Amino acid sequence: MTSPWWQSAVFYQVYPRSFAPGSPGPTGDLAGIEQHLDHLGWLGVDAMWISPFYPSPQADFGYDISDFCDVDPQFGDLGTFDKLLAACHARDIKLLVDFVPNHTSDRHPWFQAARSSRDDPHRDWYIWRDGSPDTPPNNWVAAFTNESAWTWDDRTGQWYLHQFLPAQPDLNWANPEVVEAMHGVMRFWLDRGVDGFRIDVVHGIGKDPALPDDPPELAGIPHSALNDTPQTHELIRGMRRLVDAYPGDRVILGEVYLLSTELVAQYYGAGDELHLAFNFPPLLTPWEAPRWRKRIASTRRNIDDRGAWPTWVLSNHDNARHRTRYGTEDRARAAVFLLLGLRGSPVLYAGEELGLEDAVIPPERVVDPGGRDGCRAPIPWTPAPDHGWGVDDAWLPWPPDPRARNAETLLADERSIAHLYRRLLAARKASPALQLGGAVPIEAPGDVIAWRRTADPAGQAGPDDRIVAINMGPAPAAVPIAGTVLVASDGTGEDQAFAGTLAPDHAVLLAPDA
Ligand code: TEU
Repeated sequence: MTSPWWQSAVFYQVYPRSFAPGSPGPTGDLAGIEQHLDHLGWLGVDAMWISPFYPSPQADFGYDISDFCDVDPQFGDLGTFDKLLAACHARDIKLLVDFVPNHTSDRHPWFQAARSSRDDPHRDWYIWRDGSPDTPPNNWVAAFTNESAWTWDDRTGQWYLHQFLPAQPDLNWANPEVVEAMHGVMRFWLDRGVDGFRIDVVHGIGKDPALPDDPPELAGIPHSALNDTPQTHELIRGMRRLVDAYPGDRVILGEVYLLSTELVAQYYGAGDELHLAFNFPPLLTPWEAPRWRKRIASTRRNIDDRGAWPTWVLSNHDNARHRTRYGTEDRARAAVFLLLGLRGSPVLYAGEELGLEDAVIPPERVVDPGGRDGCRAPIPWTPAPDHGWGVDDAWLPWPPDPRARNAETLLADERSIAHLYRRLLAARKASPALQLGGAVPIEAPGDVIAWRRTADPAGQAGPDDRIVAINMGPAPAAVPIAGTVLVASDGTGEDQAFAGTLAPDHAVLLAPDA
């Protein structure tokens, strides 16, 4: 049985505003992405997903969309998009766009119509409730503001629901007209040829019609991290049927921001919901072997064992980069062995291959209402003062040390983290065991996690297996594994027999001795 492309693929997330400008300027755009596809080719990734580039007032940097079927002029136009898509396909890189079904911008014509009058045909496209202006309908808290998820609309005298900013009203997916319109959006991009969607907060779209209070002990946690209702699963099945009706194994990769792998797993359904789901508990796990051992076991138990395919992600545009969270380049280098060595589809975040740290954002340059500017700093491409952007200052400050830590400088240095990513990606591509095989834990000292990737999906050992070992502890550790080092996190000892000891915060990939 052949497996779909997205199981063996390595995904790469591009945040378009911060990736590269097509012509000199402080913000990136679609033409800039196309100009830098060589970088993705050099690295060896298989697929890219792009954060929103649609028309938007940018209250949430593109996640507040006023037209789902166009390109914001600051990023290009539909012609630029088509060119980018063709250029990706010419290089055998799949392209996923970000589908944001939970909410629109308050400037979207649908919401403008909805809020114009209680009788407007679009009124019921959003979620409105009666009440008095001083008591919201329930205790749900919005993300970013940590205030009520309800805003009172003076003109029409009702509350509307928004799990994010007041400028991001939630759509009412209980209304079949909304389902039809949003399916139309999916068809629009699928017909243009995209290979699938990353779906924003997909667990948020269905609502319990009773809109019950969140439990008091969870009050204060944004409702967007708690919303988990049966209605959503039916809606996702609808999206899945739509996508599966297209040829070419199009994929839906859902963002399920529920901080329990057990709950995330539910969104794969019985093979009839998401093809892939982000699983954030590992992203939020500190650099400690016992904690990671538990996360890996829980992913296996909840996701692999139900016949679903996991994903692994350590950084994205919403969280401090893992280089920053883990604190050292040694750890960032060893962490690549988690991403590319565990069983499942890795999702990289542009710039992690350069070992970028979050930018330090002085108070006067803060722009994101969610405090996420640091991880969205622009990518430094060259050592020059403009770092390849044609302007000395981009929309956010550069990440630390851009004169040394930029793509041109690191690609010229074979010992750099960028080359480590490339070598490990190549080793993965050359190994069916790493791409699609089974995974069996190996007993190792407390601070070490080690596992065997078996060419046999059921986990039977064989000659084409691979072994990964990572020492997350502060002391050198003896590891009971034997074989040839294919890739080492510090580049030493490659192509030689493993010496038996792993330095602190170091990792190796081995071809085991027969
Ligand atoms: O994120 C959803 C989400 O739940 C996170 O924003 C989370 O609440 C936050 O990172 C906690 O710090 C998605 C997008 O990835 C994000 O960029 C958007 O702002 C959000 O949805 C709204 O569309």
